[in-house]
Amino acid sequence: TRTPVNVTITGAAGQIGYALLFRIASGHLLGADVPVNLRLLEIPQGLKAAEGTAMELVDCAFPLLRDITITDNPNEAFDGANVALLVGARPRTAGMERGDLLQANGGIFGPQGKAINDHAADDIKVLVVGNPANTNALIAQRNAPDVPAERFTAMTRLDHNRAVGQLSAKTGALVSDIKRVTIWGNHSATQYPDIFQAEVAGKPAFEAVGNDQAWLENDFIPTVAKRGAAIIEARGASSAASAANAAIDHVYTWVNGTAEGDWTSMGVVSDGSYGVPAGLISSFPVTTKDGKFEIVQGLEISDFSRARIDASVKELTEERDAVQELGLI
Ligand code: NAX
Repeated sequence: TRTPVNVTITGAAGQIGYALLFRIASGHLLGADVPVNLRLLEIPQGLKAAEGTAMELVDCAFPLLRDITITDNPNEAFDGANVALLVGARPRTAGMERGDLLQANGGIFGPQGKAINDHAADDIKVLVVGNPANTNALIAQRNAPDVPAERFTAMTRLDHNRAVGQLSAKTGALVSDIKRVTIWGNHSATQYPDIFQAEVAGKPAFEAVGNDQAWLENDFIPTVAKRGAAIIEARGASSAASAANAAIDHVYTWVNGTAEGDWTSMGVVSDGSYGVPAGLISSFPVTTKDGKFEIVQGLEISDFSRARIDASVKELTEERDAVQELGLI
């Protein structure tokens, strides 16, 4: 039998945590034959709720779930971690300036990065979900100098899946027949969901949507980019199940690989590809194999796409400069 994989989840008592833990414990994160230990990190106020969730996990009698640890100590939570899902973050509250938001999150992701650096397993893979996800991932990564930078990623898979869902709704194609969609840039309203490389049921995606530039600009792009706000408006709460699903997809794909002829979107440390300044954590099209990813090279970028990628990367650069000025990286 295989050695259990240690999976650390921060913000485990939150609403994404609640949607995430049961799917991890039932084998959806790593595979149906991989036993897991869960390490739940919460702040002191969240510990009791995390314990309640742990009781429910026990009550599911999942065959793959071995051990559950609940703690408010990052050093303990990341001890021996093979996979870390950083979900807990400081949300923006009314009247909060961007600097305050970045400062508060620096106080979370800096120490967590250091704890990962000092205590995680050598093969640690980190996914940052908590917003601002790309810049929180950058803060964690820069506080973990001994961990290879490519082990820190930020989640844009929800945006990717949203784009696939919208393309399927528009064309009537099965989601399984939609390939090579890309999210570029920041997980924010400036993100660029790109269909110009994509294929729908064997046809170029732009052709499949009737070469409809107005739909692309006025409907598709804003619908994907502002979907989070639309969910809050409709549901009275932010997206949780779809976010948890995307986190599962992100890690599963990273570990188990992308299909031949397809790719996915991940926020990863830029190597300078496509003019994105090296070191920024920006979303790219990536293929994965044997637990490693590669940024897809050689794509032709139109002027239309270039302007949108540049706008989102500019925002990432500003966030990086702000956290640098605050001394967080
Ligand atoms: P909740 O507020 O329901 O849960 C957050 C949990 O994190 C709380 O239980 C809180 O006690 C805990 N927490 C706070 N600081 C912590 C710390 N220092 N260590 C450990 N735990 C800590 O939020 P939820 O709806 O679960 O969302 C979590 C994060 O995901 C938010 O930052 C949200 O903005 C972000 N999202 C990111 C998405 C993405 O695509 N990248 C999409 C979904 C989501 O909006």
